Amino acid sequence: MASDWWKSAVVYQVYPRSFQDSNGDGVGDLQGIRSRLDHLEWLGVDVIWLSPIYASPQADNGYDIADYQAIDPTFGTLDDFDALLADVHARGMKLVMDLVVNHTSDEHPWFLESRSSPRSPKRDWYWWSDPREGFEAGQPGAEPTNWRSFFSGPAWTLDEESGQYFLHLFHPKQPDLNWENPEVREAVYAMMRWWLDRGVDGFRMDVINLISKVLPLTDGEPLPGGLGNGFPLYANGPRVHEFLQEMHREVFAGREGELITVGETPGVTTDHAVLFTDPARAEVDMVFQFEHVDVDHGPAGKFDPQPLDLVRLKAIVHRWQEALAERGWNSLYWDNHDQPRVVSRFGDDRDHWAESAKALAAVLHLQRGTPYVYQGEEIGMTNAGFTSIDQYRDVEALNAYDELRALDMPEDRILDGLAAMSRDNARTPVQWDDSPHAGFTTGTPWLPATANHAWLNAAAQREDPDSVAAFYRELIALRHRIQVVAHGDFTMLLPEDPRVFAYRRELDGTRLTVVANLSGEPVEAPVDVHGASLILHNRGAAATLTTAGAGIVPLEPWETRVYLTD
Ligand code: ISL
Repeated sequence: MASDWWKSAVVYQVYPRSFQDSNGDGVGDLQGIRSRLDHLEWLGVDVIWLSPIYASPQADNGYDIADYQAIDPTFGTLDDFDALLADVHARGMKLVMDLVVNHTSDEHPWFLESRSSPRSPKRDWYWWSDPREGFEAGQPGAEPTNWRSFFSGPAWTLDEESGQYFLHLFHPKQPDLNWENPEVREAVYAMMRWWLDRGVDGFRMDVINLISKVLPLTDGEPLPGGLGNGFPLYANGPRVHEFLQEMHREVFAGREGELITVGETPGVTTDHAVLFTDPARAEVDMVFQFEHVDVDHGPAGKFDPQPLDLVRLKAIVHRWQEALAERGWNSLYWDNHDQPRVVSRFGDDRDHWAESAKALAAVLHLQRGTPYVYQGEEIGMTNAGFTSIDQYRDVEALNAYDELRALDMPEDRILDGLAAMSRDNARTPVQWDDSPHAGFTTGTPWLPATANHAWLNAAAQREDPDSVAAFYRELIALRHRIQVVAHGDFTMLLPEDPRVFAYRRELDGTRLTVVANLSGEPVEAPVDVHGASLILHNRGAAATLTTAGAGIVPLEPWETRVYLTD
């Protein structure tokens, strides 16, 4: 196996809570995942990434970990895990764990010990600080810095016992670990080795570029509402590369070729990404960047979405493709458990559901980089369509609602923003079939299945050669079959065209041309595909597979064509 095998691999993300329930408690579990491996094998994916399954109070659906070496009883046991891992391997796939080590749960024994006393040997495993000078503990504004947490409100919470504050960039139940402390780093590396020794094939590293903070901790630029933006003071911080190189030496050395590692890195620039992913630097294989999924955020942030500006989106893709052309590697994704469903967001889930889902898939999967498919994306699952605040479960959405209300945003606008952007959109149960609760559970699902599962489901699509799922399967097979998909150069075509997304890939005389109409209007795309054969098309097998000639590719709404020249 080549050491960069993951360049021609496709990763499938499982969010266990919403994938498949096996015991009727309404929450997905490990036995449920085992029972659905057929689907993943049918799809042809190479790697499965599991969102967190560790023991957790579930304040952030498992991204708050209380024991890194135990499985949460909701999901099963370590024996269930070993059985799942063995099944995945037996089917020729790999399994990647989520590594959440910027923070733990406040119920992790490390934090309990740290909190127990200012003199605890683990006190400086986390970030503890006295109130701001001149302030009493608990007084408004007494937080050591003005940072806003990702989930609204201050990033510091007071511990009444000691009168000190602890830092949490996310939920108060997710205190940040202090990576400056070598004991913390050693404990994390030991835990990672334990999982690798158990047989797992790598890690997706949660917010790994937030682990090094600029010292001393200071205030960020003021934000509306009184808090400040600490982001530049903890993202891509001064020691982040040093820490990742140390992790690589301590954990991955000698096992590199078999593993896949991906850093989740909000706010990462192309320059940083090259540093994170240049193989010569031995940090991670690839990172998740956010520019293309932040493209529709508005002046009031993510819950103030703006219509897609396709030219801007293409410019972002183009820049990332170029920046990592020589050194480093891209991850490619539209969806994950934090993002709304792409067919509802950038596609048209009303009038051109299947075509737009396929068009977006093709445009993503044929770029240079490793594609990630988020559960349900491969069947074109849509946003949840919630209309009232009590339908939401995600702490980010619930807190944002309160925050935006306090800033006087009208309620209907807030609810529109949540309906478009909330993370719960990605977390409704996978739609396996048309039975009650979409075949996800025999009990009451923790989040209801979307009503369109009556017609939008995996069972129906696996029977249908023209389905969205069949199209994803073809794209995945194409990456495995034709070298140019994984390894070819990338050239953007028609960068200024507001409707067409077109590009070319080239390798040793083989040329792949992707031409997609990402609009509801017919267009004529000035792309020369002279002498090329049409190898993939999103308008059904019945459509004519012509060989185009005259330097114009005519495209119906959302029509997408992929041509190959040998
Ligand atoms: O979804 C987001 C808010 O809009 C992102 O900012 C997200 O919080 C960020 O990408 C980090 O995400 C990861 O870490 C979080 C966890 O809630 C997310 O689910 C995880 O993907 C804290 O562990």
